[in-house]
Amino acid sequence: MTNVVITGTGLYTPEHAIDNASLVAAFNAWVDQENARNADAIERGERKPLTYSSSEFIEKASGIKSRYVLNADGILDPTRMRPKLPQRANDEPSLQCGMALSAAREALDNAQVEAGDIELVIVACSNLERAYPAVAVELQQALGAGGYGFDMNVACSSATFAIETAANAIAAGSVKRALVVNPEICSAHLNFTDRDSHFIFGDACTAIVLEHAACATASEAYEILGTRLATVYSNAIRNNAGFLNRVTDSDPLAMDKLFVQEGRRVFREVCPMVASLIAQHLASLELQGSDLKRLWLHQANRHMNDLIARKVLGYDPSEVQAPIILDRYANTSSAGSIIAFHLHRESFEAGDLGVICSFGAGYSAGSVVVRRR
Ligand code: CO8
Repeated sequence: MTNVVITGTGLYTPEHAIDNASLVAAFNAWVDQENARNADAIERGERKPLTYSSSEFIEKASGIKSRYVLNADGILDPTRMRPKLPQRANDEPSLQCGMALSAAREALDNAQVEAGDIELVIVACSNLERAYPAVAVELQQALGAGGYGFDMNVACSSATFAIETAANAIAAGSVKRALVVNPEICSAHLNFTDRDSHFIFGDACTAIVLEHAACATASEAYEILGTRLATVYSNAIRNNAGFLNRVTDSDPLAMDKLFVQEGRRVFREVCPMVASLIAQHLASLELQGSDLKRLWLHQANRHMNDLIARKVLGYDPSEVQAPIILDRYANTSSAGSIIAFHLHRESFEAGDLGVICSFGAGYSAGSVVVRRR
């Protein structure tokens, strides 16, 4: 028991959606264009022709049907194959701050908390749009929050790691109220010309308000019974983009400066890690899988979630017991499990128990056990 409660969540969903059929049509048009450009080398056997992607494969392998993105036109343009986002001037709100403001305001409204009462702002996500000043400090000012803010990155596990960080600050008495925000612009770091991964990600932003239980007034509150985090180093999900690219004379536009993964290996290695993390966490709280009413899992792959949920709960869960949002949102990195928690708290009553769990690059995994107050 931490004496910390989650009292509000918020979600920003971009207005553009791309379904599998449109994404695959753009990819296949790009393949035709590349194969025509390299026709001579292909003819001489020096180069293999690129092969088409397929909507059937994407849905069957991942469960993803569609994704939301900040910009669809650039991604669907076979001569571009990446989003086109306007550069913002230094005196304009940054893109991530804009997404964060929208999600944060909804979370604050739900929590019935004034922005001025927030004393800690954590922006936690996979990709930050600049090195400094921290997006969290910009958001703090834009909201009119007090205290302090900082950015952190634990890839897909950023939200649960930030929840633990915020809960610890509240439990230690450093602050009474904290705001965690996850502005994920995954489309900017996705290689839309890579057949193996072009369909995986979408954009979204989530926000969570955490308070000391004694301060919380919202009608709907979730006590954090405990948090548990784990990391194991792996290169199976990697992105080499970084500030040293300029000075190492490597190509800053090379494909390794985007998301790269060995999907099958990730699947094989991460599922047991996550299932055992949740089981150990529950055992430490003298709980077991059968005590849980809901699992709000990270949303990367439908089959991964089915496997993990079965291991944790001991039976095949329904969509109510382990909600899936990746069919519409795809993998939104750290926002995924929080979107599931935000959209699927229906029929959750006082005393009901659930787990918010994220996992991803690092490897990293985080478990947050909550009980409706
Ligand atoms: N269309 C048609 N066929 C395809 C396609 C395609 N698009 N892609 C691959 N195939 C073919 C392959 O060529 C292969 O053919 P063959 O059998 O003849 O060799 C066959 O389909 C099977 O390929 P795979 O083995 O690659 O397919 P899988 O069944 O493993 O499915 C997945 C691929 C869906 C990627 C799956 O492996 C998966 O989801 N794995 C887990 C991934 C995961 O959870 N990753 C977490 C990463 S997220 C994270 O940590 C956050 C990072 C930060 C975010 C940054 C934002 C960009």
